[in-house]
This record gives sequence, C-alpha cells and structure tokens, in this order.
Amino acid sequence: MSTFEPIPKTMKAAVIPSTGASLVIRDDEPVPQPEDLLPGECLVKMDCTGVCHTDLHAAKGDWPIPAKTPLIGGHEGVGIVVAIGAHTQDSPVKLGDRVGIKWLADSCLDCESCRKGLEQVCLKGKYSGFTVDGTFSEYVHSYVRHVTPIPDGIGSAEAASILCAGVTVYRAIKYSHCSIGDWIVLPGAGGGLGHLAVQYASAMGLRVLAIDTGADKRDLVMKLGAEKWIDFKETKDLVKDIQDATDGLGPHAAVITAATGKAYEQAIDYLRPGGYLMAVGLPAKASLSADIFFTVTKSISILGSYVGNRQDAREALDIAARGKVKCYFSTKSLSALKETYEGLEKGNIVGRIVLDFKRQ
Ligand code: 8ID
Ligand code: ZN
Repeated sequence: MSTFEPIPKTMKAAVIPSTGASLVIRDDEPVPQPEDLLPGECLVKMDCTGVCHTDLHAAKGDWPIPAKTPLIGGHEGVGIVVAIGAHTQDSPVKLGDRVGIKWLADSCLDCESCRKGLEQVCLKGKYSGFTVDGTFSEYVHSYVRHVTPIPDGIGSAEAASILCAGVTVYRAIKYSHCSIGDWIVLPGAGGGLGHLAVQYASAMGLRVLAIDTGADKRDLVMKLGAEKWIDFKETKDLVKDIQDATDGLGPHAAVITAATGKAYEQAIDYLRPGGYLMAVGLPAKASLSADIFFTVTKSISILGSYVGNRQDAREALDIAARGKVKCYFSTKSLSALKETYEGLEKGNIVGRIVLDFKRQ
C-alpha cells in the first residue's frame, strides 16, 4: 500500500441511514483506511461533487431496485488519489493524480458486456452512491481501473457534473442517429443533464428545440445554444408546437432527460418518421407506453441509454476541457445537500449544484 499524505480516521459525510429516511451529516464517519485497500482499489480525497437527480431517487428509494443502506450517495466526484492498495499491478493512475468518480465505480472488464464496451450493464458492476458508497464524503473508496483521469484545462467543479450528467447525454446524443443540421428535442433541457445536452448537441451541429419550464431555464438554454424553446407548462398542444417548431415534420430525435413519465408520453406522436427516442430520464414507477401501430408505421426506434463507458467519459470530459461545453452550476457546502434535494424535487434547480468540500 502507498499513501500520498496522512489519512485521518474519521471524516464528514452525508449518510442516508435507511431507505426514505432523512439525510444526516456526520463528522465521525470512518475513513476507509489505506491498509484495508485490496489490490486494484484506491482512496480518493474529494475536492467537490455534483448532485444528480439520481441521488434523490436513491435516497427516496423510488426505483424498482433499492440502494444499499446506510448509504453515502453521490457519483459526480472529483478529487486526488491519496492511497493505492498494496500489490496493485499496472495501475492506470498514480498517487497525486486528479481523478473523477462516476456512477460505474467498477466492472469486471471480462464479461461479454464489458468486452463489447457496454460495461455499464456488467452483472458484477458496482455503482457509486447506490451499491457502494459514493462521493458525498471527504474520502471515497474506489477502483483504479474505473476512476477517470481529469484532463488539464478544466477546473474540478467544472468537471464534476461531466462525470454523470455530461457523459450520459453525450452518449445518448451520439447514439441518436442525428446528423449535422438535424433537429433534436430535449425535454428536461434546463436541468443538470439537459443543459449539458443542449451544448453537446449544439457542438455536434444539431438544431436544438429545448423543453422545460420557467424564464430562468428558458434564458439559460437559449444562451447555451438552443434555437427554440417550449414551456411544457404553457403549451396547449405539445405535439403541434413541437412539429411546428421543427419544419412541420417533428424532430429527428428526442433525448428525454426529464425525471417524469409525462415527458415521454407524446414522443412517438411528435417524432419525425424514422426518428429516435432516447430514454434517459428515470422517473419512479413509470412505464413507456408506445402506440404499436404508429411506432411501426413511422419506423420509430426506442433506445435506452445508460450513462457511458470509460471511453465516453474521456470523450465527454475532453470536449468540456476544450471549452465547447460548460457546466452551469452554483457551489454549496455538503451541509446544503438536503436543500438541494428539495430543490430537485420541486424542479427549481437551474443547471447543477456542486458541493465543494472546502466550504463549511
Ligand atoms: O444513465 C442515465 N440514463 C441517467 C444518468 C443520470 C441521470 C439518468 N439520469 C436520470 C435521473 O435519475 C433523473 O431521473 O435523469 C433524470 C434527470 O436527471 P437530472 O438532469 O439530474 O434532473 P434535474 O436537474 O431535476 O432535471 C430534470 C428537468 O426536467 C424538467 C424539470 O423542470 C428539470 O429541469 N421536466 C420535468 I420534472 N417534467 C418535464 C416535462 N414534462 C420537464 N421538462 C420537460 N417536460
Ligand atoms: Zn447521475
């Protein structure tokens, strides 16, 4: 085992004691100790972490699969590698490196899914802030093969939300079969994932129709490159408004990042024939009901898109480090996590909240 600096015995962490219970900020959470790290494991001292709507789903336990408890949530963390397990061979990262911790904390890298680059669905996958403790603590236990090196040219707070929100929408747009000049509709555009989707889509030369609600979100997405905007709370006929805004034919693809089933409801109706529906947002207890006749006769493709692999993470970060995509965020301290969850629940967080461990 090798360490970068002395490691304390206890740390500050936000803990969910049991499913649906309220969050507790603790000062005495045990720090995973360097001597307990197995080969291939590492300890990362957190600098900051984004807060994703997924963390709220995990805390509430509203998905079909419950998170572990007690749980330290969080999966958009950036920090420094401060310890690596003894006998680790060929580590791709070294002590002192700045790395990101993403949703997929580890995977076997040897099953068919991993070999084909779909490591997100590895049956042995470990998920940060869900099946293993995540980034809402000062130190995080992780895995050298899956932490993501953060390129120079991007600050830690700017990089944090690229590790989940960024990589997820980058991959979904990449597989949406859109070509330069095509229309893409982004329901959820003013949220954490959505506002990054606006920018990745614009950077790829797509024409963006953003959908969300409120003047703050409208102003943000228009500034970030959306060409048109629809407020989902104000429209009287969503299908007509979307088609009117996109040459009368509808968008070539919809990347849905809203955390509600409602945002999926009319996608088959408004998509252009041959269009792609990319399911990204993960509303609680929702199913997608698609009219089979129109799905077939319009030749609509419905694809689920789940975060991204290690290569997607590097590509998404690289684009951000080159200044093409910028996370719009405000920073808060770890103790503001509870109010951040309340804001996400009400839908009034514009862009992202990033928790900075240096703030008290
Ligand atoms: O790998 C994945 N597929 C993945 C990765 C990360 C996150 C999926 N997610 C899921 C989360 O679990 C969550 O269900 O994506 C969803 C969105 O995450 P987020 O961007 O972190 O949430 P947010 O910041 O709250 O943004 C959601 C936006 O949707 C809008 C809200 O106003 C908000 O701005 N919205 C809602 I709620 N209903 C809408 C509607 N009907 C809507 N926008 C358009 N139409
Ligand atoms: Zn996330």
